[in-house]
Amino acid sequence: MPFELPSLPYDRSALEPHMSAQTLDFHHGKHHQTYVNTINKLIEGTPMADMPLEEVVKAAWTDKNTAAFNNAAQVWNHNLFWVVMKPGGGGEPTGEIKDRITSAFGSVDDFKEQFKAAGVGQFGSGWAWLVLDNGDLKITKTPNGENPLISGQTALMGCDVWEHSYYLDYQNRRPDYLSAWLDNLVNWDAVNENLAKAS
Ligand code: MN3
Repeated sequence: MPFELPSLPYDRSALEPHMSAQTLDFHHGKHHQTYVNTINKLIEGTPMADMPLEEVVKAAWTDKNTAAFNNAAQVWNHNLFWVVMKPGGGGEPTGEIKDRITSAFGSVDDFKEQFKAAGVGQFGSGWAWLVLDNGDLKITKTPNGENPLISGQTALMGCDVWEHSYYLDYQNRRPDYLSAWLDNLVNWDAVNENLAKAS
């Protein structure tokens, strides 16, 4: 079965003013759709066409199949990105993840500062992540489409810091985008679900 673009779990304008409908039109409707279309074309008729997406990402990375890796990984990354946001999200974490964040990073504010620094410090395109690495909570950043799957880590949340994610709303102000993302968009319920699935 070819991979499909998942529907957004909210209306295109629901994340405004922090992420505009226009950004989602392009980011979900064009960029993510193009990654989906491209990976489907690239793997058609190959053994990868029968693999789950995570396995395609890992196999393409191992095989140094750059085109397949970039597109499969970006499909996977965006599938995660949309669900770790919600209207009226962000702010104080809830549940288990709050305790884990506090014990790993000292405080929620320290966590936010370090996550933001990871996103701002990713030179060029890439992602900032909250991951489980051998059971430990860590903040990481990766270039381009690279993601925690290829490092054997479990992604709990990922923030897209490619310019297409924020340029229409924030122009070059990536720090403002990351602050708005942490303060108003993170879906802590989804992050808690990812944590529960991982343990
Ligand atoms: Mn993107």
